Amino acid sequence: MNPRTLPTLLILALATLLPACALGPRAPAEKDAEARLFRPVSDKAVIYLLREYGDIYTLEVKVGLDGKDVGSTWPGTYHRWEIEPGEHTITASAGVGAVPNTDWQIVGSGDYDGDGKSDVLWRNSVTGTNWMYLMNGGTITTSVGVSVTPDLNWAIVGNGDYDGDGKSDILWRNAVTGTNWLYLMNGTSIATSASISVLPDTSWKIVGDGDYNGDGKADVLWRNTATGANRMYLMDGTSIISNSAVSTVTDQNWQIVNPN
Ligand SMILES: [Ca+2]
Ligand SMILES: [Ca+2]
Ligand SMILES: [Ca+2]
Repeated sequence: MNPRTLPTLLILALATLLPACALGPRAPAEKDAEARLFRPVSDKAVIYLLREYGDIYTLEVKVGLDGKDVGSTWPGTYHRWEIEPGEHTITASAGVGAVPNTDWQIVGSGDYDGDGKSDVLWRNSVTGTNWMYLMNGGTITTSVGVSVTPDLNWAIVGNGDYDGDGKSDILWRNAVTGTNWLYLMNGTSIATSASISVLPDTSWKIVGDGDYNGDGKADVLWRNTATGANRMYLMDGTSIISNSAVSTVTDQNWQIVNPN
């Protein structure tokens, strides 16, 4: 039997705590209020499964009851089931492709915890929240907020390992002020957060973050989209140990396409 058709199964979702964006089906407010009275039901076991806000709040989580798919949860939703008394098993699983809100964009794919497996960095293009999935192949092992940067002029422009600890870091550039900022990362934690330079001419774009001098630390390659000048920062963590012109390629039809 398809569990969705079970007559005793009620799937309700909280309507009174809706976030700004719609995330999946929700029950009317009166159903919500009724469910939260927690009235006993004769000859039935009642399960109330609440998912709070916070944690992996962008993610749809599929719920199983006794091995059968009984729907999904989103932040601020609940399920209520009336089932036969006895022993039951509830499972939950989340998939990578289950982010329902297109405000979230993938802005990085470094290996932030240094386990040899690439991870996923998200930035919300409306709220400025930055979020990280630590990955094991296609499975999310950790899903947690990194920081909130509400000024949307900040963009993530690099994911190199600038201090050479084997963990990818996060390089920012502000499109208005030209400030460049580095998070040295330890997994989902920001170990160091510091300005590295200010380059007010926003014609300068970061076009590469390979390790150009082979010291195990990523460097920063710049190209000026107005003049065609190119420069390189050799980096040691948040310190620029060398800042030099590379060449000038005035013709803007030339673009760096394989920067690492
Ligand atoms: Ca990793
Ligand atoms: Ca690093
Ligand atoms: Ca280097």
